[in-house]
Amino acid sequence: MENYYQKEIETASREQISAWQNERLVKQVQHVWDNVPYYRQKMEEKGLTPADIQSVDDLKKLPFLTKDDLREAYPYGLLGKPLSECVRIQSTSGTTGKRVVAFYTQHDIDLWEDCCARAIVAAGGTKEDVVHVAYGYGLFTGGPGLNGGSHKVGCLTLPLSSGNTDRQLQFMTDLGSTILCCTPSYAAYLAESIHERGLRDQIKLKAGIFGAEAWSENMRKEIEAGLGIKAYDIYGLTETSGPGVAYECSAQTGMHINEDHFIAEIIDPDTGEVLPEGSKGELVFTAITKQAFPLLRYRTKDICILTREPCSCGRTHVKMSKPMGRSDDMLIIKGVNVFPSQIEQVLLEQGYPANYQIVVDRVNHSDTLEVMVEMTPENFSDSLAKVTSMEKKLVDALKSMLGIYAKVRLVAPKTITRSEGKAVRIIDKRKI
Ligand code: DLL
Repeated sequence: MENYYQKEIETASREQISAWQNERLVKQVQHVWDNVPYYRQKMEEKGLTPADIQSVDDLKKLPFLTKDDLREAYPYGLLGKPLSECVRIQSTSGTTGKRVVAFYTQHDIDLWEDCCARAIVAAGGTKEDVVHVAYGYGLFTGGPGLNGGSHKVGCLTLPLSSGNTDRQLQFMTDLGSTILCCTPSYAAYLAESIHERGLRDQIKLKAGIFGAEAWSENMRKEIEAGLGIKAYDIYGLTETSGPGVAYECSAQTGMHINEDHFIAEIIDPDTGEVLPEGSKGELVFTAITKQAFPLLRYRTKDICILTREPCSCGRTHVKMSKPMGRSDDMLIIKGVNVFPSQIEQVLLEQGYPANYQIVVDRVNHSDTLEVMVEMTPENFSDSLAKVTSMEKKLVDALKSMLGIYAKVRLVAPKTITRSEGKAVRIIDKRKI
């Protein structure tokens, strides 16, 4: 018997979902037109007014928003409510150093937490559960989102945040965590640590809710076997609130998108043309209920497929496949979004040339990031002490830009192979 958090919404008829979407879209476009001059101008440039948008069929007339728009409008340019009505921000890295800052009213937080609660209940959660949240807290949306969802379901919530594996395992065994929420790579690492310490008999986990980075069906099997649980996928991005935009049910064949809050489209990433259901392309979201950060037609850069085939769980909302890649060069390292342009910016600021290579790998289920960069003829040195100190300075500057540790390896000028075509800057050795 399937569990639902908001059954009437989650199993509404397609006609009902369309009616909600049409009505909310019209209202949202008016809200944005009235309150977000940045987007209003984009509409005006296309000769549009709110009267042109009468239903979801008209959505394709509206202009797209991209991370570049967020950068240009940073920090308040896309705000749909006065700051005095906002109660929270969350943030993530953006392109070339500017962060994405998303704003929330209390109403927005409430809806976001409902979405996360749906994910927890779909994974079998009830108020009897102990939800162990090992996503990062703070600016990252993972911890706060699942924390709020868990409260709504009435579960005992353990706000562990990420890292400190000893402490994670102590709480997990002493307090009997039943649902684990973290990145899939951390789940795999925890499974290994539990195995190494012979704790398997002492854990009570039954399910896990894992997302924020790509993971394969093989990894799912590995985690499920390692922890003795059922592992569910969850998807979202800071710009659309955070986790809970879409979540898996017992069928584990794609994630249901919360269509009462988001309209999803698949477009050709090169032409912007809307593609028919079942096509592979870039996922675009229109938020129809969020007030403070009401993004219309936001290009996620995630490549996936949508399907409305009936689902055995009874939910009627459209399902998205696992993201199959990105149409930009963003890397997700330890759950943190990293753009090569951010690394390049740090190197240039520190007086290095743009001759570098970024090597990403996965060791013991944890991502590693190494930046190999050439010294200039001017700062070249073969003194180990000097090179170590130069490397440390770069490590610190990269940490402050990216928020994660990157190993730095300085090499002699002209060591990194020059490419005749597009420079090969990224070597991603992870086999996901
Ligand atoms: O990663 C929100 C989140 C937190 C989702 C916890 C799930 C669980 P951002 O840091 O803004 O937000 O990164 C968003 O992460 O565009 C995808 O490329 C990727 N991503 C998120 N969930 C998944 C997933 C959070 N389940 C970016 N599978 C998105 C693959 C995912 N990629």
